[in-house]
Order: sequence, then C-alpha cells, then structure tokens
Amino acid sequence: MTANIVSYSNKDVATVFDAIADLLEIDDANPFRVRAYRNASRTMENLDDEALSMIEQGRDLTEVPGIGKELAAKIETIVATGTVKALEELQQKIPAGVVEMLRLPGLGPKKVKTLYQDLGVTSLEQLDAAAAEGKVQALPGMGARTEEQIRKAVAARVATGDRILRAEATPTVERVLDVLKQAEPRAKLTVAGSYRRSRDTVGDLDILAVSKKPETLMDAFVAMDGVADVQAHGSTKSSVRLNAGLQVDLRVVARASFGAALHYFTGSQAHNVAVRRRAQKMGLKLNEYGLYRGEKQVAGATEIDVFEALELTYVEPELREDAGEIDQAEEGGLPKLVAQKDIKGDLHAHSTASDGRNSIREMATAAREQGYTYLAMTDHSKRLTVANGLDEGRIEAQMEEIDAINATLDDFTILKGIETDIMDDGSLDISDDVLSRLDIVVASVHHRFKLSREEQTERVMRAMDNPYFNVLGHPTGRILLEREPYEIDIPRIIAHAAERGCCLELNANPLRLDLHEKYCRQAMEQGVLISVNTDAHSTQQFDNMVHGIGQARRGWLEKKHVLNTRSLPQLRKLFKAMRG
Ligand code: DGT
Ligand code: CA
Ligand code: CA
Ligand code: ZN
Repeated sequence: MTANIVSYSNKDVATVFDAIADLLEIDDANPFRVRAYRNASRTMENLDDEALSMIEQGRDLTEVPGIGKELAAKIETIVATGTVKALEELQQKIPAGVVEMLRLPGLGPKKVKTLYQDLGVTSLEQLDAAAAEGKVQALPGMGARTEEQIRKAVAARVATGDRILRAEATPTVERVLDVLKQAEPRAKLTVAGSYRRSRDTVGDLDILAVSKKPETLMDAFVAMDGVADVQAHGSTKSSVRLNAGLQVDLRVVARASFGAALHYFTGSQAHNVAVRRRAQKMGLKLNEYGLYRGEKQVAGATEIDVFEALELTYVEPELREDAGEIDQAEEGGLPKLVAQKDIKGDLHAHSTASDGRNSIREMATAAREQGYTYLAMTDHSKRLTVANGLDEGRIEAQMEEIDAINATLDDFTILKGIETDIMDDGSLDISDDVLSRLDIVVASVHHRFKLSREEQTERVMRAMDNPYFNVLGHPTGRILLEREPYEIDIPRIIAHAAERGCCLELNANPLRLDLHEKYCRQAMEQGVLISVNTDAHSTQQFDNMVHGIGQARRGWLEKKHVLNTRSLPQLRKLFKAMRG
C-alpha cells in the first residue's frame, strides 16, 4: 500500500527534469534529448498554473507550449510520485558518488562527465585524491584553479555532511505530517529537532506523535511515497531515508510523556545536558519519558510543566543552545522574541528594473498582501552590470515612477532606495547627490571577496562612513552549504555601526541567513539595529521573511531590536538621525 496523498509542485517536476538532463549528459546521451529535458525544466519553472491543478481540472498538459505527449505523461507521474522511471533508471546506471559530485558548487555535468569517464572517479574521496595528485588540472577544460576549487568544495562538503537547508526541508515536513494526519486523524503530531529550533540547516528530521494506533501511523510512514529505504520499523520508532537523501525519524510516545519527549528531541543536545544537570541538582531525574522524583513522575505531559517543575520560565526552541538561556529562564529574564507579525515592511527588494521578476507595482501589491505598510525598492546599482544595475539617471526616473505609484496608494508607501555596490576602495558606486535624495541606502559587497580580513573590514567601514549609508546588505556574503563568508571582522563592523548609528541586515533568503545569529546577538547587545529583509527578487520571495525571523529569534532579538518593526514615521526619523 502506498499512501498517495503527497503531491509535488511544478518546481519539483523541474528539478526532476534537470536531474535527468544532468545524468543523460554524463551518460553521453544524444544532446537533443538533454536539451529537451532542460527546456522542459524551464517551462515548468515558468508555468503559471500548477500542473497538479491542471490535471485535477481535467486539462491536457500538452496544451502547454513545448510539452508533448511523452513529457506530459512524465509530468503526471512526477506530480503523483516525486520521481519517474527515466530518472530511476539513470540513477541505477550512474554511481551515487558521481551524482554527489554534481552537487558540488562549480561542478556541472560537463566537468563531472570528464572526471567520471576520463579519470574513473566515482566518489568524493576519489575526486579529492585525484585533485591532490594534480590529475584534475591535466584534463581538458580544467586548470589549477578548478582543481583548487574542487578540493575546497569537497572539504566544505565533508565538514557540513549531508545537511540540507531548513527551508528545503519544509515541504517534506509538511508532506510527512500530512501523510500521518491522513493515516490517523486523531494523532497529535509535531516536528522536533534542529528543525523546530529553526537552525539554518538540518541534518535529519525528527517527528513526534501521540497516538492510540501507533502501528497504523508507523505503517503509513514507512509506506509513504518517496521513501528510498526503511531503516527501522517498530511501534515506537521508525526511520526512513527519502529519495532525496534526507532521513526522517518518527517516534510515538505516551501522552503523559509528550512534553518531556518533545523537550528531549527538540534538543539541542547541549541544552539537554544542561537542563538534565539542573534536574539532578534539584534531586530530580529528567529523561525523554518525564521528570521524576524517585519513581514518581512529577512532570512530562507538556514542556511547560517540565520547565515549571524545574523552576524555569518557558524557553523558546530557538534559544535552546546552552547559550545562557537556562540562567535567564531561572531569573525570568528571557527575551520576548520578535515575531513575524511585528514586521511592518521589507527594506530590500528588487524589481524588473534590475534583476527582479516583477514590476514595482506588483512588488508593492504583494508586500501589502503580507500585511506590510511599506516596502523599500532597492534595485542593484550600476557597477553590477550582470544584474542590469541602475545608474544615476535610471534611479532618478525610478524615483518619479515611485512617486506616481505612491500617489495611487493610500495606506501603503514605497520607499525609494538602492542596493549600492561597495567599490574596491570603500566608496559607493552612486553619487552622494542621488543617494541624498533616496529614502534608504542599502550597501553591499558583490565583488572582491578575496581581500584580506583587514582590507575587507576597512573597505566596508569606509562605506559605512558615507553619510547616506543606512544598512549593510548581507554582511558576510555567505551562501549556505556553498560559499564560506568572506574574511571580515564582524565584531569590528558591529562596533563601527554602533558608533556610526547605522544598521546591519539579516538577509532572510534561506540560502544566506546572513547575518549569522551569533552576530545578531552581538549587534543587539551593542545597540545596533538589525534590518530583517527578504532581498525579494519576485513577489513570492516575500514569504522568505519567516526564515529571517527564525534566525533573528535564534539571535535573541526582540521587536525593539529590529529596524523594520518600526512604523513608517519612526523609520523616517531614524533615517534622518543616521544622516546626522
Ligand atoms: P541535526 O539533525 O543534526 O540538524 O540536529 P538535531 O538537534 O535535530 O539532532 P538529532 O536529530 O541528532 O537529535 C534530535 C535531538 O535529540 C537533539 O537535538 C537532542 C536529542 N538527542 C539526541 N541524541 C542525544 C544524546 O545522546 N544526548 C542528549 N542529551 N540528547 C540527545
Ligand atoms: Ca534532527
Ligand atoms: Ca534525528
Ligand atoms: Zn546583494
């Protein structure tokens, strides 16, 4: 029996088509077939209607330009199962290690094919060894640089293991909860682990249930679509590995133990150890079944009960890292963490004027639908030619365009802004005269990542000294699981921002989540406001705010520490003060 309640989106279909194209290319297939899958992938990404709803409405997928009978049939299968025979056959044929090589940054199918076919490399270890011996740079189309990049990428992959972005795991969490809910509507279900703590990446998923019918839940769980491998199948614990590689654990616990189990499996491990130590000091014993005095359970049904019995106020999951939260909970001094509803607007977004996908008006409408009262349009500036960055003349035209749109909006304001590039010498790439007429200036580093720590720090500090500088965009440039932050002394940047009275961004794009939580906390302690922005390049990306909020909460931020919780008049006042 398969529980066929899971559904897949156009984006999932596009991912499958891309994977097929990659593997076909490695397999030396006919280039026309490769291109057909690539085109189909792009078609699916850009399709306005979800294939699933088209099918449900009885519409024929072949009405989509570029989709013939064969592809339409594949789309139907993928939407229903998440995969398709063509992909599975290729996955059988090509070693898993080769597929893994594809996921390394900087390695596309062409290079992977060469490495696989010319060097016979079939795992990351072999790849690293070949690179170490200088065999990679001898290959056509590769040089010493590629070789060095490969070694770095392998090292980074080994360091992060098989973690995936939390945001990437969200659809899986929802699907699994959905399957379980359908199997046993009366079960109580929650996700625990690093996912619940809103970590930027997760190693695996931990799901907890209370149910009178554990077998029914477990059977549905191991029979879900997308399960590649069942590692355990019991009545209290089951574990599966999904096709995408992610592991999911499901535990069923007694109602009286639910709170203790939720606390235990939420972690972090360091937090658990510290809380257990506290329990011991109080003559109690804490484990995943409950809090005990001798044989008697004194708490366990809810987390609140457990904390209360330990004379602690409730600790939000995001704070459970053994970073001072237990002392604060004892004193009743934990922060009231910022929440999505506190956010009044987004201060970093792009339109079609640079590299965004929607017009300013569309972006404003979508921001308003988020419940916001303002949105700053901060398109790229002229140095970033690849993103069609705006020069002074285009900025002035955009200011007029914004005035015209604002005149038609009565309870919403578009702020005029720019994401200006920080140049090599720390100057900004837009003239002060134009900057002075904008409402907000976000400044970012988009090139010369390789400067020394000293040089990079000073470059950014000089940019902050510009009188029109408001917010430092994505302050460290990291791309999760892909690119390390550039060398920069963030504590010095924070101190400088405190002195200068300007702000740092927490970029909410789930690939960035930049500024890191520990620096958010440092900035907050020094009175530097953090602006939680999505950097949206399309109307949908405003939804990324939730990821930024998760990271902000992990950084102990309250509403008052976040710039864009301010009302528009308050915001304007702050910006005015920044210009001194
Ligand atoms: P992950 O999966 O690597 O992103 O991180 P977590 O925190 O989800 O870790 P995971 O899945 O290994 O275990 C879930 C939670 O269970 C963890 O946060 C704390 C608890 N836990 C697991 N193993 C131990 C242990 O050996 N000792 C203690 N005190 N807690 C543990
Ligand atoms: Ca986990
Ligand atoms: Ca786990
Ligand atoms: Zn940027």
